[in-house]
Amino acid sequence: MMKLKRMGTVTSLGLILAATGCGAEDEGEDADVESDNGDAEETEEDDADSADDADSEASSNYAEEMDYTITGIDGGAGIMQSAEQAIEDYDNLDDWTLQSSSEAAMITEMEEAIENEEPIVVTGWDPHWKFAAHDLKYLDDPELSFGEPEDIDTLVREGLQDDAPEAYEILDNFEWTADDMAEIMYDIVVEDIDEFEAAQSWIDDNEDVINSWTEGVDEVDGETFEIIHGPWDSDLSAVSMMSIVLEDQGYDVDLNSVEANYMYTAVADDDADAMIQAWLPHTHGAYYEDVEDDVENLGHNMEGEAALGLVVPEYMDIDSIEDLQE
Ligand code: PBE
Repeated sequence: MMKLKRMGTVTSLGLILAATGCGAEDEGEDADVESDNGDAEETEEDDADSADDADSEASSNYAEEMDYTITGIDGGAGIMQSAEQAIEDYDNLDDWTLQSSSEAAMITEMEEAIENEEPIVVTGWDPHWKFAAHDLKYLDDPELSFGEPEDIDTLVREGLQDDAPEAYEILDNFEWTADDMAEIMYDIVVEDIDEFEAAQSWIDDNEDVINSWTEGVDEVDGETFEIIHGPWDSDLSAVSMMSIVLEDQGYDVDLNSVEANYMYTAVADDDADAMIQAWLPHTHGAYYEDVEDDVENLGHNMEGEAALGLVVPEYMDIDSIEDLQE
C-alpha cells in the first residue's frame, strides 16, 4: 500500500508523535527522493516559501477543492458517528458531507492528495501508523464532537471465567501502550510484514510484558477460543498479538472480523468469547450501552491513549474544525 521507506526506529508513535509533529523531516527527505517533480522540491526553505504562497491563494478554495467532503471510513465505525456529530455541532460544516468507504480507501485518497499537495480532511485516530508515515495534524475540536482521549477495554462473554478460566485470566491481566500497538501496526502496514510475524516479533521483544499476563496461568489442551474484532489496522495488530499469546497457552484461536456493532452483539450473544478493542467511553459508547448488562468488562487494556478527530496534512493552512469554510 505504501511506497515509503523505513523511517528509523519506531519509538514515539501515537499521540506524542502527532502532538509534536515528529517524523516531518523524515517524510520530507523521502518525498525528495521519491518525487518525480524535482523542481518543486529544491530546499526545505524554498518548499516552505512556495507552500506559504500557495496557501494564501489556495486556502480560501480548500472547501471547494475538497468538494465540501470529509473522507471517512466504514459506516459502522464509531468515528463516523462522531464526524456526523461534528457536522451538526459546527455551523460552518452545514453544507459538508461525510463520505464513507473503508480505512484502506481513505488512506489511498489521503496519500494521493499528499502526493499532489492537495487539501484533504479525513477521519483520523490514534493509535495509528499514519502519523509515523506522514506529516499530519489533528484539527482542534472545541465542541468535543470527537470526545476526549479515551481507553480501550477488554470485553468477554458472560460465563467465560467458568468455561475458560485460563484465557479469562490472561485477558484480565492484558495491558499495553499505544506505542506497543503502533509498533505492530507500522510493521504490518508500512513494512508490509505478515500480521502474525509482526506480532511475534513484538512478543519476542516484550517477554516481560507477556509474562506479566501469563505468569501462573495453566496451559490448556487445544480448546477453541474466538476473538471478534473490527475491520481496522488497529484491531488487526491487537488481535494478531493476543491470538499468538493464547495459542502459546494451548488454545486454538479463531479471529473474526465484523462491523463495529456486531462485535458487541457477538460477545453479548455468546457468539464470540471476547473482544479486545472496545473504544470507550466515547467511540463505541452507543454500541456498548446496548449490551452493557450482557457482557463482562475486564477493564482497560490501554489507558487514555486512544483518540479521534479530523486530520489534515500539515501543509494545510488551518488549525481548527472551525477553519473549514462554510
Ligand atoms: N476506529 C479504530 C474505530 C475504533 C478503532 C477509530 C476506526 C471506530 O471508529 O469505531
